[in-house]
Amino acid sequence: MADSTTASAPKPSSSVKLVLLGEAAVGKSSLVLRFVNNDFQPNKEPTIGAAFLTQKCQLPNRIIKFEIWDTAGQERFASLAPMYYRNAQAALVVYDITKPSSLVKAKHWVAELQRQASPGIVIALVGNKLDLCEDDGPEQDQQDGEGVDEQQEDEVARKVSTEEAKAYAEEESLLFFETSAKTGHNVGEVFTAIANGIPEASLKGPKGAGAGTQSAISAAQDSTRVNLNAGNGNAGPKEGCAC
Ligand SMILES: Nc1nc2c(ncn2[C@@H]2O[C@H](COP(=O)(O)OP(=O)(O)O)[C@@H](O)[C@H]2O)c(=O)[nH]1
Ligand SMILES: [Mg+2]
Repeated sequence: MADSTTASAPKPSSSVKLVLLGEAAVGKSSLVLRFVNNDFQPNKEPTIGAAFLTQKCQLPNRIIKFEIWDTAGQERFASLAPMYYRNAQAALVVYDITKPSSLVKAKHWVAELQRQASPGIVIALVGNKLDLCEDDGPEQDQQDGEGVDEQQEDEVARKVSTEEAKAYAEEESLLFFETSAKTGHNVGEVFTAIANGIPEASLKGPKGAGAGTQSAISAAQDSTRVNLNAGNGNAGPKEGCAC
C-alpha cells in the first residue's frame, strides 16, 4: 500500500497533486492522517486554511507520490477553491454517510471540478464514517448507543445509502468508496485506486505536479505544512511526509 521501504528495484516515480474537498467535519483531514500516519484523533481540531502533506503509494511498476492538499472546507474559503484544485490530477470528494447534506455538498464539488478542474482529473467520491454504521471494526462509536444492538444502530446512523451514492458515482464516472478514517477501513484502497486511475500520459516527473503552486510546495517541503491563511496563527502540529 503506502510504503516505499520495501522497494527492491528502482521504479519510476511520479508526483500527483491530490486535493480534498467536502463539507466541514466529514473527515477529510482524518482520512489524510490515516493515510499518511496511520493515525486517528477522535477530537481533531478543525483545519484552518490548508494543510499540505505527502505520501507515496507503491504500484507494481511505479511509485506515485501524492502531494495532498487538505482544504478547510468552509464556505468562506470557496472563492479560494480554484487555487486549490488548479492542476490537480486527483480529487477526493468526501461526505459523511450519516449526513445527507454533506452528499449534496459533495455533488456541488464534483460539478465544480468537472466544470473547472483539469479535464483528466481522477475524482473519487468517498462516504466516510462507516464505523458509525457497520460492524466493520472492533469499535463502535457511541451515538446514544447503550443497549442498542448493532443492526438498530446501523439504521439509526446511516442516512445515505450505499446504492444511492454508488449510482451517482457511476453516472458521473467517479471512483466510489465507503471508508472509516477511524478504523482505517478502505482508506488505503481509495488512494491505491486513484493512483491506478491516473492516466500514464498525465504523469510527470518527481517535481511535476502543481506547477502553479510550486513555490508553496517548496515552502511546504521545509515545514510540511503550509498555512495559506497567513496571520491567523494556525500552527497545530501535524506530521509531514511519511515516505
Ligand atoms: N466515527 C468517526 N469519526 C470520524 C471519522 N473521520 C473523522 N471523524 C471525526 O469527525 C470530526 C471531523 O473530522 P475532520 O477530519 O476534522 O473533518 P474535516 O473538517 O472534513 O477535515 C473529528 O472529530 C473526527 O475525529 C470516521 O471515520 N469515523
Ligand atoms: Mg479538515
